[in-house]
Amino acid sequence: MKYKIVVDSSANINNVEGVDFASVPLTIITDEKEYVDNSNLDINEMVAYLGQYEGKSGTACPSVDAFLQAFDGAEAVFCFTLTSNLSGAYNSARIAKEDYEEENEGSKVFVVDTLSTGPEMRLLVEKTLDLINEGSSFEEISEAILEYKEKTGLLFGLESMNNLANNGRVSHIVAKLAGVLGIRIVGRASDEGTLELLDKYRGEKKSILKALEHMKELGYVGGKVRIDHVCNPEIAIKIENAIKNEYPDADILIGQARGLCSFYAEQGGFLIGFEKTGEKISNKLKKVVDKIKSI
Ligand code: X90
Repeated sequence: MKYKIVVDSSANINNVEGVDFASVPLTIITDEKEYVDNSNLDINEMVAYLGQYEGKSGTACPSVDAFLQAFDGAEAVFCFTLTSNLSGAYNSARIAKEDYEEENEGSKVFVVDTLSTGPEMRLLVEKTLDLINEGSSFEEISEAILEYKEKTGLLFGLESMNNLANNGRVSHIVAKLAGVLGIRIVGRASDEGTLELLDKYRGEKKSILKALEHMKELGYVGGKVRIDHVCNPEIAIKIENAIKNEYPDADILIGQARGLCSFYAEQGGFLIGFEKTGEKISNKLKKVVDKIKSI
């Protein structure tokens, strides 16, 4: 089978070696400009422009047609979208799947609502590529992706949540916490694919150490980590060093957030995708332990 991997541009991936690949761009829109989140986008220019722009800004998810174009020519597609709880990208991809399979007899499209974004999507893509290279069947790969998805997580650290709040992705009350100079919000993608705040910290050093602590609480035990930053490679390197300090063999890669994640995570923000032990089990365990303690 001729496989293709398709993501939306929130995955922060421009290309994948060794397989047919396409990234379907979201769009960042202000009253003056429109940025298409493809490989030509100048992220530094966009972030600098948004930093001084005071008007309205927002984003638009890809159309059904855009996904159809990305699927074109493939016999079997694995398609990953950002969380359906914050974007219509998943919906577009689902409809495109129905149309594509109907128009192209024998073709198969597996659409995954990642309930996340950025570097957690990258982990899923890397896993898919491994499975394709191992020669697994479409069904086997689909099943394995869903299993692996339970064993990956996403943490974020943000200095500002203005764009998230102005576009209705978090409440203004929550966003205010991040508005104070020097305060960084650390949170995670919840099981429902929404932003869940875990803590707020003053100072970068603390937020890095706490991010690692939260990763461990969520089940990180030294597996893969993918870090995407918004024009802040220094913080990504510091996070990498903190992790390597405790887990010298950890497989860590650093990347740059593309347009969509840069718009919402804003200047200085970071996203950490990581492998973990089954979080649901550890939550369950935690409840049991709490119960025992309360007896
Ligand atoms: O459809 C659209 O216009 C796109 C809307 C995207 C909204 C949220 C994107 C968040 C990007 C911010 C921190 C990580 C949040 C993780 C939550 C699952 C990055």
